[in-house]
Amino acid sequence: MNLTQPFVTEIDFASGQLSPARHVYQRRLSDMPGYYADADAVERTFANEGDRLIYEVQSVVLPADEGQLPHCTTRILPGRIGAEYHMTKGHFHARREQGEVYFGLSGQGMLLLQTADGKTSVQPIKAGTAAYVPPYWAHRTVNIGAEDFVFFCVWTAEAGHDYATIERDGFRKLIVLRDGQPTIIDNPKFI
Ligand code: S6P
Ligand code: ZN
Repeated sequence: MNLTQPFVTEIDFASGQLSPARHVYQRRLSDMPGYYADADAVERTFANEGDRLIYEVQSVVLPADEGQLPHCTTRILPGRIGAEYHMTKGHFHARREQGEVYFGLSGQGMLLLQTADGKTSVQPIKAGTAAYVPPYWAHRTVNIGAEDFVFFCVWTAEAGHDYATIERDGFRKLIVLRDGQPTIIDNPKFI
């Protein structure tokens, strides 16, 4: 048995900043090839402003042993690529039977979920919302507001991550600005 010592981390709800500082990674537009539906809008964004920062993750890294509970904040910057709101890559857990809990810290977002057999769900998250990602549901978060959308997650070390399935197939639903409102539409790739 590897005994991990108890510890605390302070979280700034507005920025997702962890103290003491933990592991940080960023996802820029170039890290997400093919993820946004409007390829022309992706090209325009690169041409006009270069490699835009989409989101940043600050995580407490723990041993990969079963029973450990890694946790992190994610901050998705406000903005859109074409009509589609900024979002995370999204993934299944490599061990599909492992779930996760999200907790909203600031801003306004949507949690987009889907199962391998095509069921979909969209759940709103704002400051104070606890959202449950059940086993077997792929999950992606989307910033639908004008401010940073920041949330906290806790998952199991043994869950692992499968990005390849979503990278190849995408989600069946997109969240876009339409008629001045965030709107859930069918992904044309699936029609
Ligand atoms: C991990 C959990 C989150 C995401 C993070 C970034 O299981 O779901 O910590 O990793 O929000 O999203 P993604 O899809 O790029 O990992
Ligand atoms: Zn996850």
